[in-house]
Amino acid sequence: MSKRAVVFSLITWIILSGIACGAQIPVTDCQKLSGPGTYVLQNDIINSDAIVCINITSSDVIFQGNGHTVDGQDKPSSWGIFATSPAFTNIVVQDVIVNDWVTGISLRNTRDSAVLASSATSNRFGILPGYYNSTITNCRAVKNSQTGIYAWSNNNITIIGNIINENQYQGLYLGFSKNCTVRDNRLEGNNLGFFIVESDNNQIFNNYFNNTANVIFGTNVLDNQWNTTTRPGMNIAGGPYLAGNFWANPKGDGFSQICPDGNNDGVCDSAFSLDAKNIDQLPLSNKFLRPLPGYSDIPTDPDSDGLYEDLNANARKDFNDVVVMFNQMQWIAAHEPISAFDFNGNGRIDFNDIVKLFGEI
Ligand SMILES: [Ca+2]
Ligand SMILES: [Ca+2]
Ligand SMILES: [Ca+2]
Ligand SMILES: [Ca+2]
Repeated sequence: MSKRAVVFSLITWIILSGIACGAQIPVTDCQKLSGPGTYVLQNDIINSDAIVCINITSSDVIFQGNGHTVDGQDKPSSWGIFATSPAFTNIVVQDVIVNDWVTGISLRNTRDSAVLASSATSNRFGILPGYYNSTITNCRAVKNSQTGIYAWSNNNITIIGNIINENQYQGLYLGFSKNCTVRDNRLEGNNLGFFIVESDNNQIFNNYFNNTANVIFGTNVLDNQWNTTTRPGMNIAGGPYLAGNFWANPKGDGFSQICPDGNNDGVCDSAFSLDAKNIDQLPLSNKFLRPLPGYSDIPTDPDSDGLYEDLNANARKDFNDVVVMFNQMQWIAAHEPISAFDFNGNGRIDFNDIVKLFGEI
């Protein structure tokens, strides 16, 4: 090899290893991402008249939006970010805002792909996940004119920690899909929260539903699991256990908003049946005990009568509990289950509860 050829090979090797080590390719306008690499959006793209703005035509692509916007003109059959072929794997779209397309972000032709920390607003369809082993995590799919997150014929996908609000048809659509996990999402103010069509064996828990209609099934209703086994951990309603879902409605009389919760642990006393094959065995309640301001443990009930005399959580009744009750009366009325501190049993927190508690010390 000539000296020149050696130098050339060396330079080529340095360039290629640079790409392998994650060299970043700047993106400033709509374009094809036609080879593996990390593409980084440098600026907002506003009012683009493209049909497909960010057109991913390769596997092993990371598109990093850097918090910038990819904005279109609501043109028919348009995509903000689209991966074109079902052969593609390992695609990540992250930290991008996508507005005014028919479809905001679609990775439905891909597998082993992810949409992370991105936002889709004012599209017809917000975000479509990859068809297998893919995820949509910590995204916002809000105020789209049809569907926030649309999953059709998907297996083994996870939809976790998303805000899916105020979409005009459905917040979340799951059709012909199996073995998916839908958890830790907020679905509020959609015309319909969650539309499930011909989908089974999906695990759906720790979601916060607050829509006029929360769940509707297609004609053929199949089995799904709507809770996990109870385990410690802050749930989506702020309570101390992971279990099922929180079922609210805008009127304030959703199952989770009115269910009895005898032991104040944030899990309703009875199951919530959506359908014979779809039962949330452990729906969440909002009537759980919280630590009082300045304390880290929840009050206890030393004599097991259902009243929580031990407000300072030192496991016994003492004078300091009365002091805490006196200082925190309004906070208790606003934040705690009333029945736990209604020592005189008149249905509200009042001064006589303090007197009654003092009498027990
Ligand atoms: Ca309970
Ligand atoms: Ca007690
Ligand atoms: Ca105490
Ligand atoms: Ca009272």
